[in-house]
Amino acid sequence: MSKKVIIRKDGLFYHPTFIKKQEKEAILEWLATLHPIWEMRYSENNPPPPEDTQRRLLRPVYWLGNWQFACLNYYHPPKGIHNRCIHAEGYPPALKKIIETIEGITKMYFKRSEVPKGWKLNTCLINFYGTSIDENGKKVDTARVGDHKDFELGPVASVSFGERAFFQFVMGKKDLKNNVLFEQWLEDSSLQIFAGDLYKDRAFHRVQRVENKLKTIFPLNVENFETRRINFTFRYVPAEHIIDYKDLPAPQKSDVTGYMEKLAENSDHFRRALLKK
Ligand SMILES: O=C(O)CCC(=O)C(=O)O
Repeated sequence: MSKKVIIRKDGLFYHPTFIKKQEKEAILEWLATLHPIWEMRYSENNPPPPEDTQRRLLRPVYWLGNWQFACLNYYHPPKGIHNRCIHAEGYPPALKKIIETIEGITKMYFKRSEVPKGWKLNTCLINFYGTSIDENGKKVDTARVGDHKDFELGPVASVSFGERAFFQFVMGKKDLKNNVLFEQWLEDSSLQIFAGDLYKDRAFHRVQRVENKLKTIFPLNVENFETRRINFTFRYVPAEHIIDYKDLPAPQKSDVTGYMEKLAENSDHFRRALLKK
């Protein structure tokens, strides 16, 4: 199933071999220059609700376009829009052309009603999946993502590299039997786009597991972590939701200063952002 192109009129597109070998090589070369960071889910000014606890995200991340720090809790409409997305680095040449092609495919295959006015893939979350290594050298596989929705407006596009991931769309958050709307393995170099009332608005999606067959680890600057899958999810965030770090209100600013400083160790963009008055 997952080796075939899938086009579903109700809001799903999948191409198993979308990224060409040379494109992949260029993207991986650029990725090796990044320094992804570990984020905590909550912060001093956004503490965990009673049903949750403070925790580290299961994987290191890097954002392009704008950085949606997990503790700032971007976009749970109609709340959570302001003071949550911070200008980040733009797309590298290796990604620009690919994004234009994905935007074109989306406009061709998806209903007009599913693509909001002004929609463009101006934001990207890069997720690194693999195995954490703790201070005693113990390895823990954290290559999964629980049920969630992406609340950004319009279609979301996802490009995968490395080991295959078992991806599901499910109806309802509880782990009921038969709640799986659609499932498939996301292949190395594949593209998945989803949108609309069913796949995006009503269904949750999750990564149940990532295979460990190839036994290859991407050579990346991620401390205490072995990456065997990389996923890019491209999304749309309206320009008016994105602000400079310097314009954050004081509590949010203090919650993310440590992350900004960590990013600034390896990025001119974040160094400049910290200096802006
Ligand atoms: O890794 C994937 O395939 C999915 C990632 C995802 O669900 C997300 O970033 O919101």
